[in-house]
Amino acid sequence: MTVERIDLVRVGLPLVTPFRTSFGVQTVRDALLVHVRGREAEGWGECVTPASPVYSEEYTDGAMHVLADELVPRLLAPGRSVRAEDVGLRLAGIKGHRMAKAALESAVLDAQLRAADRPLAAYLGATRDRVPAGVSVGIPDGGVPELLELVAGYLQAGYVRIKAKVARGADVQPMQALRSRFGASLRLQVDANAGYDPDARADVAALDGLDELGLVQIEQPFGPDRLLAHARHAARWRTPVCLDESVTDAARAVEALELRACRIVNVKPGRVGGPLESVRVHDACRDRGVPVWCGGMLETGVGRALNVAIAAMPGFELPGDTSASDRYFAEDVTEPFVLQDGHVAVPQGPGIGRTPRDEPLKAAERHRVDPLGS
Ligand code: NPQ
Ligand code: MG
Repeated sequence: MTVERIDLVRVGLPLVTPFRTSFGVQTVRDALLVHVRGREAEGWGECVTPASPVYSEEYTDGAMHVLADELVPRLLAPGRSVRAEDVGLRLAGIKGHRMAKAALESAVLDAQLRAADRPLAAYLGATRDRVPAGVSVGIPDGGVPELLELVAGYLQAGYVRIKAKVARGADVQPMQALRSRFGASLRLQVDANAGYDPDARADVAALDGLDELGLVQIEQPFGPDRLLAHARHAARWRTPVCLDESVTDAARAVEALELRACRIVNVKPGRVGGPLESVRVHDACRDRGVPVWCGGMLETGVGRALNVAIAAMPGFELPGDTSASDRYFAEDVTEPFVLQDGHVAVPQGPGIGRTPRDEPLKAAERHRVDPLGS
């Protein structure tokens, strides 16, 4: 792929309902898209950073800066072409900034696959043409009554699994209420987004209470660097621990598994630095018989298309946070993903199989980055 121009396209999309986690509340998705125009084809990638560094160290203004001033200039020597398979190595001199790198690798891969008229799912070795859809439910301001109504609505829509966000003071009681209302057969899991302290008695007591509720998994109870603390408590719990924030690449996934810090791995292409590292995380887990599932970062159709293709690989044995577009947005930037019988269809077109429409990007800010310096 000979890249001629790269644009960073930033657009605010209102969320249909505010989304609260242990790290704060979001009402608008401040989305950042990377648009690569190559000689042979165009490609799109999404930088999944939140507006503020509340999930990990990355945030959108920082990603814009590192993309424009560090990553794009390293991607291309003037006049040379680039393959998606080389992007990781070309960007390796820059430490961290995995979500920004992932967006660039995704966009180059999309362009490359469009040029070859090949769908991303086929490139990834996907074995499914649709993926089961779970949904991530924030902590509602209206407390337990609102949580019960939200979950009832998602089950009515067909979601096959509920993931509830939990935080100190909003954990055992609301999850018990979900069990009472929907019964033992509800596929229910929780995500703490690193909100608990493994050495605080009250926090451990709450997590021990969650362990009694027959959950599918408990996701990231402790800080990203606390692998040993995860292992220590995971050994006592019957509920499998899943790691999200801790798993920054395939090597870290292997460390977490060898330490028995988790039994399930959440794969997010942004968090691990791109679609190709996601395949390596998948492969490492598959080799060890460990199930993975695809997380989400409130993606528009661009990032969602990548996630859905990733979730179609064979090791994705658990339903992901690969919800329909209308879980988050009244109007997506692409043709929306829809729920059919609790599943989302894997795009079949070339590349990611979705392209942003002009209309939703009318209000977007565009920043041109010229990789050739011309
Ligand atoms: C998770 N996602 O699994 C994340 C957390 C998360 C769907 O639960 C803006 C950008 C807001 C990214 C809120 C889901 C976000 C965000 C939550 C990611 O941990
Ligand atoms: Mg998570």
